[in-house]
Amino acid sequence: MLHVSMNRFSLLNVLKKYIPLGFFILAFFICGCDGMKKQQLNIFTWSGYVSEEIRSGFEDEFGVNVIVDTFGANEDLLAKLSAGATGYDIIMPSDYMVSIMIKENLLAELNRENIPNFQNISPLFLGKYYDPENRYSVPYTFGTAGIAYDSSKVSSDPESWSVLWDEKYKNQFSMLDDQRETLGVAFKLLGYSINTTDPEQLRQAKEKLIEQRPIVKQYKSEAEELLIAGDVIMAHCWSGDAFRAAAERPSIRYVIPKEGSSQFIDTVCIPKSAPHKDLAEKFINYLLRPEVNAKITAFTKYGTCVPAAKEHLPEDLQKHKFIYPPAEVMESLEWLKDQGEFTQQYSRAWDEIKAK
Ligand code: N2P
Repeated sequence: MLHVSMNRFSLLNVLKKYIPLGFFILAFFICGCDGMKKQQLNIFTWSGYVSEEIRSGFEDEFGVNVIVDTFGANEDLLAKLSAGATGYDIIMPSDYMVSIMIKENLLAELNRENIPNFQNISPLFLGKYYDPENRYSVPYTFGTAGIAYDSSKVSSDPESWSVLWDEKYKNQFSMLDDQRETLGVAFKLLGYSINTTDPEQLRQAKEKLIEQRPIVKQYKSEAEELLIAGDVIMAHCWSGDAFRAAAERPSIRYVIPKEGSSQFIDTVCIPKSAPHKDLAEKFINYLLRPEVNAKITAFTKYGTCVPAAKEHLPEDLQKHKFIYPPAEVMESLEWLKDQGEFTQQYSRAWDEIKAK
């Protein structure tokens, strides 16, 4: 009995002595690990926009983790941020979406002192209508929308958007899954502006796309995947994606139909809710280094806004017609613009088309 109580006594003493020490070790371990945990940069961008090389290059140099998540349309990006997504440090809206996001108070102002490489950007891509002083955005790439087609399968080179209404190509082509771009095709075919706010013109464009719907194989923004796989022989798509597909399948060509089309600048912005704004500015500065920017063009096959990047590019990428259309084609292009309240009508029309 005595023996037992002695043991209890010493056990208690041992516990008294070591429990605080245990807590101390645990606390040290937790804090230590947390201190060592790498910062994480979360990027939300278009698919095919941030290469593994760019991602890991930044990770290695800055000792951080970079996570890349993708979207297929500006409206998806907006929906996510408006719904309260708060984890993103870097986003890449196109021009007109930058105006919308500024208006919605979703973007953080950039601190230029942290982005000295801003000076590498060509003035041609600065001071645009969507962010006149570039307080919120830096340009990432530029491009156009058009038709990519496999010249070994499509009998004659398409000249007009009307080829995408030709029954002969039923189930053999895709359209962008993008309300402004795809309505834009119907507007252009009907001879209207892609920025029209005339309800009657919108009604006609909607009818046109509803009429087309049964012969469309798929609405997909990542058209390059369909083209490379041979799932489609034509695609309404963006220039860089067409160019990337052509690199895999050399019979693929790209045309901007005679009725005209859209052009865009995609940008890099920091959401107001970004958890790591400083790191995001370091990333933007990194992207604007000429040699890094050249890698963006080499990978995405979209144009560079950093003239010094061209020295690091193979000659064909410096002036390729997929990136630099001839002057007369350039004249037929329009920028998509924020049309304020009318946007809801575009969305409603688009939902009706997709619901058919
Ligand atoms: C890249 C998509 C380009 C985005 N796959 C067009 N704004």
